[in-house]
Amino acid sequence: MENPSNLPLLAMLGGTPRFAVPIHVGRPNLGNWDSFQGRLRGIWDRNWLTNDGPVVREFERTLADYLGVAHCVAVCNATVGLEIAIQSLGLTGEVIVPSFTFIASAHCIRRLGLRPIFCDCDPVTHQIDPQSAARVITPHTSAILGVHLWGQACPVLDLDELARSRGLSLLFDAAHAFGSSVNGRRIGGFGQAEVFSFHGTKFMNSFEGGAITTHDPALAERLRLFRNFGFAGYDNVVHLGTNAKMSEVSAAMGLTSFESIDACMARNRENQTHYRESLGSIPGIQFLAVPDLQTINAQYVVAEIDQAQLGLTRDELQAVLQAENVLVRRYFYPGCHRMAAYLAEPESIPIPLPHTEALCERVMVFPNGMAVDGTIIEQIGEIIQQAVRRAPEIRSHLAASTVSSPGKAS
Ligand code: T4K
Repeated sequence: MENPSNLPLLAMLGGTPRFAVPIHVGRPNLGNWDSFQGRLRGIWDRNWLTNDGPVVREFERTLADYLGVAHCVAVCNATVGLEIAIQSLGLTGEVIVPSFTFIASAHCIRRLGLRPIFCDCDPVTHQIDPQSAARVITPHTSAILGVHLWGQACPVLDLDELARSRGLSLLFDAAHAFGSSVNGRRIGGFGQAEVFSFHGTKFMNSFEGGAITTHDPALAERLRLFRNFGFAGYDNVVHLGTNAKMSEVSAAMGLTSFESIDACMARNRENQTHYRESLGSIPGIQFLAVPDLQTINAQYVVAEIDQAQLGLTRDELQAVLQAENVLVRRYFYPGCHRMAAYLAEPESIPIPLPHTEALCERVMVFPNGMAVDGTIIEQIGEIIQQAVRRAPEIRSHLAASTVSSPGKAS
């Protein structure tokens, strides 16, 4: 096949993939092995593996100090953390949540027998739109679950005002946002509670894990009971509860990961700058801006793809990059409200969600983290430049392969 430039032929058009191993969006930031190993030795020697052990307690103290919150309750993952936060707040009926988020933000409500009510997002910031949230409040609404998407703060003050004026609880899914701050205040202290994820792919990780933060001592106490089957001491179950405990080994990883967050944040920011330099001038690729007064962990490199300007759709570009082993993702396609689990529940979708649906067709998330560097990003830029030049061939190739194997990439 003809290749007019000096660049390698695109893998989709018969060339060799640019990268021999996959370049992932969320390769874990591992931190220092010796540090982790030292903690593992201590766990081994103490023979204390879980149930509110000393490493979990140290992890909780470390996070509470860093975030400037009174209480931090470590949990096994953010999804279960959100569930016990909802239960501990005594929420009922309907909880408003944006549809443009990871499905766990909705599932944590539905699994408790409550109804998630989806609202729309802001088309520029991608964050929950308080005006849309206000539109879906009913007499059954008990709370708003804001989501700090992409590690940026959602409109905390507007949501706080809305929740107060309508007598609603307010909590935040802060899964993406560890280390981010707004107006000099770290995310973690807003609303009645905030829930972080320390899943392996997150900015900071504990393999699997999460933490709930709050200033409210009574809520913290209930969260601890919910986390441990409702036990208030041996043989004394005073409360409903589940098993949401974090293990010692997860906390050891969390502390190790915490030690490297400054280095991770610096690398993420360098990479963000590199992406803007290498790809930002390509017409049709628009990177998400960092709002004024916010400092973010920069873990997610988020762009919107404009088909009219680029000459390729977001999904066509994804297919090109995947063939080169660049595993970009189209989070959070197709939007929670269009997932089969919720399509069958129209009560959850009281209003149209045009901004969410538009973003679901445009957003592309690029690889970032300690495993990514400037050389990789420049090559991603070259691949895209070449793809733009060869858009008609790519189109025909994809059209031919869709006929032989229909289906969409994930
Ligand atoms: N709320 C929000 C807004 C969230 O985004 C999430 C989770 C939650 C709540 C719930 O938090 P947790 O209950 O998980 O604590 C991933 C994560 O599984 C999920 O935690 C995360 N959000 C979501 C945004 O992304 P997938 O389906 O993209 O994961 P996966 O397995 O494809 O991994 C992503 C990339 O990282 C891959 O390209 C491969 C690479 N990878 C992954 C793992 C697990 C590695 O290189 N090593 C690894 O160990 O969902």
